[in-house]
Amino acid sequence: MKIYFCGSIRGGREDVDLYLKIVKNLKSHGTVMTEHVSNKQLTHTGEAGSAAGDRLIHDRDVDWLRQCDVVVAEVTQPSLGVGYELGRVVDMKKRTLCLFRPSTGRVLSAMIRGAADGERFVVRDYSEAEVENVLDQFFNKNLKNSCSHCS
Ligand code: 6K6
Repeated sequence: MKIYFCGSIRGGREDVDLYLKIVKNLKSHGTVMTEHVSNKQLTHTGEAGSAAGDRLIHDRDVDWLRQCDVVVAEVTQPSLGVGYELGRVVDMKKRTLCLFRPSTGRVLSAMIRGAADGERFVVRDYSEAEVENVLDQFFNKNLKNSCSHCS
């Protein structure tokens, strides 16, 4: 199972510890293609550890989105890049879980919440304390036969 994880980089790195927790859990369900999103060295400028130009990053990430089996996005910290990725994956008809924390006082964009269909594109409100349960439930209950290489 190839998992593409989306989280804010240039949108702000406030939630990076949570991204780390999410990626750790995702690794128990498959291969995480975008572990760098949870890299604490990576600042909001998105520069650390890579000399890659923006076009290279964009083209590689869109290619990985095409290859992945499932997308998990933490959408509480607003990010243009994450929003863009989600728009692309809706078009690609990828199975997608968006995780949002209402306790922050933020209100999720209507373009994300309004895209939810409860099946292929799921938006789940949650608290940090329940993140592992939410992910385990999503993968164990909904995705047993979704890996294009495993069934
Ligand atoms: C170097 C080392 C690690 O990251 C870098 C350079 N930047 C990026 N590398 C990979 N993916 C990126 C990078 N910048 C943005 N993205 C993609 O967009 C990720 O998949 C994130 O989910 C999303 C974040 O977008 P912004 O707008 O918050 O940066």
